Amino acid sequence: MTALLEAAATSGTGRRARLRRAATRVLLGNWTGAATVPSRALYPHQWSWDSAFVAIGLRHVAPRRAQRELETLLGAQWGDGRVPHIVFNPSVPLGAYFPSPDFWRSSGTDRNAGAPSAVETSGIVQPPVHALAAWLVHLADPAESRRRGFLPRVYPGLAAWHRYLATSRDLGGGGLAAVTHPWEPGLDNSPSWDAALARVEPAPRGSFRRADLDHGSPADRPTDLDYARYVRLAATYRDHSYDDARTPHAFAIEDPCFNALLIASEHALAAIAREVGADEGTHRRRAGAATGALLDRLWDPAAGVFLPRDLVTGEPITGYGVSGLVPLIVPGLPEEVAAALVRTARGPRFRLGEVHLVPSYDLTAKEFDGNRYWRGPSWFNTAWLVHRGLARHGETEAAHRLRAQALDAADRTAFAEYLEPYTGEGRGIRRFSWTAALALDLLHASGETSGAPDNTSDNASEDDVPGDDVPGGAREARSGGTPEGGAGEGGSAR
Ligand code: 2M8
Repeated sequence: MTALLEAAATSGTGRRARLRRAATRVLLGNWTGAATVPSRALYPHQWSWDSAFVAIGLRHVAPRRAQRELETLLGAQWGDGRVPHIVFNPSVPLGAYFPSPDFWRSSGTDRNAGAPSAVETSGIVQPPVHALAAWLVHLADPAESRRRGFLPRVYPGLAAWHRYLATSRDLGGGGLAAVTHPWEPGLDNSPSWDAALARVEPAPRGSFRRADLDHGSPADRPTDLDYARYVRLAATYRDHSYDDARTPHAFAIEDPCFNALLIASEHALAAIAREVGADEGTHRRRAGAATGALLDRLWDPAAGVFLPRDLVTGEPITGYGVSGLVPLIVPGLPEEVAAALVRTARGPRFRLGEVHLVPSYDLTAKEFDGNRYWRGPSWFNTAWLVHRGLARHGETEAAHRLRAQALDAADRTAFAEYLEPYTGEGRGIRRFSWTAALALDLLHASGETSGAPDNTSDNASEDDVPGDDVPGGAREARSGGTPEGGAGEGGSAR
């Protein structure tokens, strides 16, 4: 009898149900009443792209809370449209996280690009996953979403956010958004930023105190020198009132992942516009134009990967980062580009299917470090994005394997922040919110959960992309549906 119970708890549906419960418990534990913190210990405030990923998972177990997560974030939006990368929780002591509100000084001066006065925030941004998240949240329970007027409420803020990125952040003038700090693409200490960061004069030693080392091993985190440069960049931006035009940006990069997410979100915004009776066409056109710019400016056919572009030197940043694979999620990517990305993912640099998830940096590069944060470890959010891209392009087997690996790793490691790619051992903190949330979403994608709201066939697909106003077109590949045959992804009912 005991053996039977154990078997039920550790295999098949029993194991998945247990994982679903455990993931839900992580999200409940990290919920503060209005939003979810990435981790109670290391990241005790609300983070921008973390909240988008959290909402994508939460929608399966608590769609209303998922709506709230995004609404709370948008409640801290600045007058110029930017969505700050951190919204600070006033009840958390200043010393719990660095840089704290007294560093950013967002409120209390009207010179800061319309920063809200009622809440403290950072002044930089993170990748725009939010419109995509809002659309997915809506699809999880359209009736409840309509009853609460969720999309009409978030649409203006999301549109202003995209406008900010398309205008103030088009620092290269080529139709892509630039990031101005390594924290903005979310891949903080990626080797891709090394050369650009080396130009930055570090802030003086002793002028700040890191709080992250109170919770994490120094071998898993960015170095002190990295931090000194992060601080200098953020302080310079702050001292120019976060004015993009006036700040002398020592670090300005067009990042493929950031822009791919902007494009995917612009398509989602088009779907939202249609739902709320706004102009869908503008968003479709912007998405198409940005896809063209992404291909023109960042695609390297010889390397078989998208490369970030350094706007200070005007040159592409060579080297293979996971960011360069993420454009697989872009609707309407030309077939040959998608096929080349899949070849690169399977090749020696990322070894998709052979190592755990997708390494954040080239396994064969001398800069690769399997333990240190974004310099090699595999992360669950990028795995989720690559999974979505593989599914979009009909790479059924590879998507299925990646999903299985991610679920297994989330379970094994108690929702670790990241993994050593060769051993699959958990690194960083545990009970990390986006790991739990994206495990929930991947469980749902298989149709293998029970009891979750399942209204995803509400006359619209999750991607909801016509694909005829963008270069190329990957429609045929998508028409095969998802690897898991779930109702939610790919199979449009339009
Ligand atoms: C990490 O970044 C923060 C700064 O924003 C940090 O290192 O303190 C990154 O992994 C970032 O992508 C993530 O959003 C954030 C919170 O999970 O942590």
